[in-house]
Amino acid sequence: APENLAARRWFDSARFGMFIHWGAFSVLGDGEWVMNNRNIKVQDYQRLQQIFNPTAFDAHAWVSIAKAAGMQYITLITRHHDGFSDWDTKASDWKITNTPWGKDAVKMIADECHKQGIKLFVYYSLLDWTRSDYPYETGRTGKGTGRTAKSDYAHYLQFMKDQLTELLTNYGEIAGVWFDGYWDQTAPEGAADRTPRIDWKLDEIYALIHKLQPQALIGNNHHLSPFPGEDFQMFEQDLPGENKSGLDFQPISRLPLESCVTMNDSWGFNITDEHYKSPKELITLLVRAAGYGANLLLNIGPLPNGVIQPEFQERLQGMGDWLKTYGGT
Ligand code: FUL
Repeated sequence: APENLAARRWFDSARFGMFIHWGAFSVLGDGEWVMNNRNIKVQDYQRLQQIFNPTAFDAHAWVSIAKAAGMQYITLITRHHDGFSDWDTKASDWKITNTPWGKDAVKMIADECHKQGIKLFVYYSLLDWTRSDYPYETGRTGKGTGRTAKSDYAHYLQFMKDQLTELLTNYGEIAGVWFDGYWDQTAPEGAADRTPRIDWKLDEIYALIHKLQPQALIGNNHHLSPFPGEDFQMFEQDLPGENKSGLDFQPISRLPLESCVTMNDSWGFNITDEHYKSPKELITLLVRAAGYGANLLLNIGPLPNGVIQPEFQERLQGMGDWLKTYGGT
């Protein structure tokens, strides 16, 4: 959209952002795919709402850690594939304000980002493993969560629009929306025909975003090319053109680029994953991404109590120190 050209230019040289995977799934310490991977039924999984109690959560600390690392923006999971909303949505009861903790984490992070001059992107999953109106029958994942009622995409689309309207109305300026899960309705990577099995009606969703926040950038982790009309191109666990992730090869577009990468091998908190990249590897990654003209969106998966584990903090601090010495400006 022409309204977000200035934002695209900013994004094109933003270089470094923080990805945050955090929500009810963090409780189980087995990554954000745990519900799918262990075939947990919706009613069993939703007990997490009574258990998720991040009393040590500190938005000021989170945003300060990103800032001290030299990051310009945060991309926060607001609702991952398990459908749990990290804000006080009116559209669902499956949300952080119904936990014993009861606070709106998106609001707290958004306020703090605005205060500290860090831009905020909201990650939003198109795919949902808990709702029955989501077209799970044609989806590739979430088969074992016990849904039987017939899906209803028109209803689900309205739900997503209601949620996006909240996120783009009540949380100040949103720098962008980072969609994920589109691939659930396509044949797996490598298949000849990867046409989605449903019409996602992205044009309607994108029009809503342009209307509510014209400057907001749109990204979509669809693993497809050509692009249905987004503002930047993302590479998952990959640098542009390297094609090492095992996902389909993506030709590099003319859009601003972003590589999202984990610091160990997990996005959401994983209690047994100690496979951390060294500070040196991470700095090399940042420099190499910049060489490709891509931003590095480096992930943390905070603990269920709200603490960012020391292994992540130390590495981010090290990167910030390095950037202060060698990063210019
Ligand atoms: C993927 C998701 O399935 C992962 O859980 C993670 O969020 C990654 C960044 O994108 O599509």
